[in-house]
Amino acid sequence: MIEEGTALALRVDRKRVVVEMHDGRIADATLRGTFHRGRGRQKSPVAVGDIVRVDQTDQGDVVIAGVEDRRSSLLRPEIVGRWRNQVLVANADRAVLVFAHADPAPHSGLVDRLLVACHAGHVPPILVFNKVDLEPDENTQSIIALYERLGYELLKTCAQSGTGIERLRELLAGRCSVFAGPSGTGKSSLINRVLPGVELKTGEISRHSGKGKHTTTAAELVRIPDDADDGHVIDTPGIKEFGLVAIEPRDLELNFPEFPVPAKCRFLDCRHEKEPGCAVVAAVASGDVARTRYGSYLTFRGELEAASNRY
Ligand SMILES: Nc1nc2c(ncn2[C@@H]2O[C@H](COP(=O)(O)OP(=O)(O)O)[C@@H](O)[C@H]2O)c(=O)[nH]1
Ligand SMILES: [Mg+2]
Ligand SMILES: [Zn+2]
Repeated sequence: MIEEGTALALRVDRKRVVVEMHDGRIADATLRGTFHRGRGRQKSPVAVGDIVRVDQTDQGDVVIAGVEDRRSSLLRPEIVGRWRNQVLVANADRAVLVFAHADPAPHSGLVDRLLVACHAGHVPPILVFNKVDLEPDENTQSIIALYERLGYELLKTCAQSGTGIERLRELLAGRCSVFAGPSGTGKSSLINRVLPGVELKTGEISRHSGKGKHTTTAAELVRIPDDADDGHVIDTPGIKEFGLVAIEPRDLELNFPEFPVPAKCRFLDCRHEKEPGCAVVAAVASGDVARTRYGSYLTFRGELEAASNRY
């Protein structure tokens, strides 16, 4: 429920925000200049899913004066300059990370990146493997088996035949779920299928590149029709990743739940690279930690360290 004097941000452009007012009216809102200049340097003024404080001018224009505290936030994939608009999606209760059996096949590094961003952003993830009508190759099968083993909630769907759709609908009710994942995996198709009456744009896979077209151009919040509990869904464009910028390099390991950390290694400040007595390296050697997961850890750690040196 939206309280009087506030509104829900449905869609954010550079200077303009489409909001739902407390009375259900949809309005184009602008940012109050002082808010934009004063606080905009430190964090994104407004993200999809934000509850914003609004004033109305005598002409009926809606002006955003501030943003309420966020329960969760997922960051933009690339940050150019330290204080660029950082938050992409605010207040999501759950992330639905959509991959596909094929067209496009999943990359484990990307699965890990999205999972880490969700853990760090306090948004519990579920994994969806869509396009189960297509045959997964061996690598895809082992990726699916890995995340099942790790205990992630994993759902198999087909947006066309309806496999798994009922379960997905149950999972979405009464909360705010953000759909993310590579372009072309079927995020918009799934949302259209789950939410009758919603017609998000979907794209055919480009026959030349095999890559999905970027048909969803901006994150967009849609209400679940007839959901008494106020559920909604945020579709995101074919972004490949959320940013990992808010994670301290030394805290990265905590986002890999199966790693034997903290404090299992000989050295407290172990980076799990070449240190003697490293419990993580031992777990990789024994097969308790998958090599792809360890590889992702090293990649992300390098990126986070490079980023923290830059600023
Ligand atoms: N074979 C198959 N194709 C699908 C399925 N779901 C979506 N697609 C197709 O995949 C393409 C990309 O879908 P879209 O929803 O736009 O993906 P998005 O970029 O993740 O939003 C479209 O051509 C869809 O028709 C599915 O379950 N099976
Ligand atoms: Mg889409
Ligand atoms: Zn270690």
